[in-house]
Amino acid sequence: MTDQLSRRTFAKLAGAAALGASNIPLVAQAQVEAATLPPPSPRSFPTGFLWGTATASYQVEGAVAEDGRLPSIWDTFSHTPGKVAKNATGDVADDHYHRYKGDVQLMKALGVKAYRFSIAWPRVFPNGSGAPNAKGLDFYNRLVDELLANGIQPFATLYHWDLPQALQDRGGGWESRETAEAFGKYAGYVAQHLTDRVKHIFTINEFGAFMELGYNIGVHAPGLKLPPKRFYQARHNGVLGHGLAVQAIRASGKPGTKVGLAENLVVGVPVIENAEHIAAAEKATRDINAQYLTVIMEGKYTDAYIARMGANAPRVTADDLKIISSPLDFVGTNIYQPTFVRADAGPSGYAVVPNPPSYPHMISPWLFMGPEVLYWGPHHVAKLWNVKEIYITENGTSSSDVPAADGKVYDTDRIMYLRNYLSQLQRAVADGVPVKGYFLWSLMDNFEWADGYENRFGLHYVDYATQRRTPKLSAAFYREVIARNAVA
Ligand code: GBH
Repeated sequence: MTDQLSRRTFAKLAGAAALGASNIPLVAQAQVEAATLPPPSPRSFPTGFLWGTATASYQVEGAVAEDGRLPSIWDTFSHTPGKVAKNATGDVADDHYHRYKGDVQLMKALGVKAYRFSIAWPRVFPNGSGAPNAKGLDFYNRLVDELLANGIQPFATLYHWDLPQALQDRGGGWESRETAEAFGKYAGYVAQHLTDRVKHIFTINEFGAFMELGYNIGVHAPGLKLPPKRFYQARHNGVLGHGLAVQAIRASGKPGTKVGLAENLVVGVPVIENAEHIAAAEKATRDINAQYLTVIMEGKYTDAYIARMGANAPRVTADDLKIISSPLDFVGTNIYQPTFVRADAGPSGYAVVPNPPSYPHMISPWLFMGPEVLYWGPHHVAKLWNVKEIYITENGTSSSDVPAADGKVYDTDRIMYLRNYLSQLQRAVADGVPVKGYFLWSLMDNFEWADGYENRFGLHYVDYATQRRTPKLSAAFYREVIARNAVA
């Protein structure tokens, strides 16, 4: 509205100027000159900014035993009593496998230009390696065709945590180099068959989550608490798998295919925006992400990380490091919560400042509210590693999302969160940080890992008994953002 009004005002002024009216105040005349183009709102994003939403295979698809799919570590884990809230599983989830056409219409109604989904490895290679299952890949052929027919660009993630159980059984999953090699082959196969239509591929979603939670803390699949030496080896195999996948996609993908990853790096946010704390936050970001994003971008483990691993460090060859740091076309960042950092006199130059007990969070206890993380995240990535193409591959929030008497969900907390975070993202692009797109997590409520269905992150409310999807108030908000290409 404001934009239209001001445009009308400018048009009037411009018309008066063309007629040579002499009674226009000087200030207004300057405005007339600036108004040959519609004035961009100070809250707007660059033309062509890619607005999208995101989901992941095990969280939405269901159909876990269809068309040749075999179990993943998440099927095994969720079927182990006591691992997931209310012992929920992804057996049905959002039944997206059968309802994808309707779900694409939900996206179309939002006006999104892009959709980030993940491919279930155990659909494509049910045993992790060996013979591919063409019927499994066909689901993604259908999905991609449906997206393109509706003017939505597909962005595919190859690994969003559903490792084929067979690989876990054979060599301990990511503990084994065999898994990294199998991942490379799977990536090459997918690239060969989808990159005629899918132009952006993410290798791995969030090392920082599935490695730590799955192999170290044990609260995610495969539920292990490995001793340090084996855990560091698993981390190394993970980044190696990423590198092998990048190489395989380059070798088998059609020209023009772009490759990156989607990492939830720890983002150091300066406690105060001045030179010393900003420098400390940048250092912290490079240091704390040493085992994942830093080695991928720099081709070596930092001295500090090597020192931290000590005698438990894995054997690392120069060849491994070369593979791990295969050049990327873009970096995707999943960004939710801040890690506050201050300058410190100690050898590292920084200190992480824990959130005080009174620090506000969204309904998920880990989801501390800190909009400026969406400014500093991409800022650090661009500056530390000279990255020219960045995507926010996930951002969003959970909410209690209790339907009101009229059946609608008035999720004003989610809108509050998004409005504040997007304002900081807008600040980043206005400063010239090369963020090209934003994928809101998530299109619809879904299986939230160990939290089961208790935690809702969707723009659409899902009634799991009927599979009915209802847009929440935040869906209307996001539609408005996309239509204006500006913070609403
Ligand atoms: C993303 O992870 C995931 O990519 C996505 O699948 C998920 O649905 C979405 O976020 C929302 O959670 O409860 O203390 O064990 C974001 C990073 C890391 C956030 C693990 C939750 C669990 C902390 N996640 N963390 S705890």
